[in-house]
Amino acid sequence: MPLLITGDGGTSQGDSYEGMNFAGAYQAPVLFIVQNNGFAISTPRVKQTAAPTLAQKAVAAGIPSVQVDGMDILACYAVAKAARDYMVAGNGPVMIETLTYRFGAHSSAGDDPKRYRTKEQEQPWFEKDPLIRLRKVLTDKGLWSEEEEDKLVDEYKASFKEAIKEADNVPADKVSDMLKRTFEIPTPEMRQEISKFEAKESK
Ligand SMILES: Cc1ncc(C[n+]2csc(CCOP(=O)(O)OP(=O)(O)O)c2C)c(N)n1
Repeated sequence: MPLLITGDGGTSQGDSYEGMNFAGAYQAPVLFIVQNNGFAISTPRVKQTAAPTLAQKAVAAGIPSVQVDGMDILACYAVAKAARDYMVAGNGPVMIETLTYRFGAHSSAGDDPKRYRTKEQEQPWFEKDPLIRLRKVLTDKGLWSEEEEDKLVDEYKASFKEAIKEADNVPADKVSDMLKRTFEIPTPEMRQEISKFEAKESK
């Protein structure tokens, strides 16, 4: 079952429309998931499209779609399961738009969310943190406790430490070796690059 996950920004690309149109026309069993976290890189969702929802773009392609609270893990599970059952039964593609939020910057390279949103706008979303909500549900149902969480966190911290130690012990890769692995048959430009780096590395 093909699964296609994109962000809100991705749905502004022409390829998205073509993909949905194709899947709808051929009734391909594709699950489209649009993780609408609000800002592409830095463009607020309302400036990306005049469509009131992203889910309705699928409706235009003849694909049933649904919006779900993307900060509610159990709701996402329920909707994804229903979509899968629907597709496995041979009903064609489905789209799910998850309404969620990007807590941090788009990437560590040059994006600063302060340019396009305020602390006040962020706050209500932080209160919907899906991990905190799920913890509350599980704790209320007696399926999770602080002690279990502390134990799990300690276990993870120890395994991270171990993994970092292991990674630190792996000898540093040479740029020339990385380039040699890129293509089975290097292009002439790549061969020049490889020789350039081999010369540098042998100094
Ligand atoms: C065709 C194309 N144009 C522009 C970019 C630059 N780019 C990389 S990520 C991104 C934003 C993607 O936003 P979204 O689909 O909402 O994904 P998310 O931010 O949630 O990862 C852009 C514009 C690209 N990778 N490809």
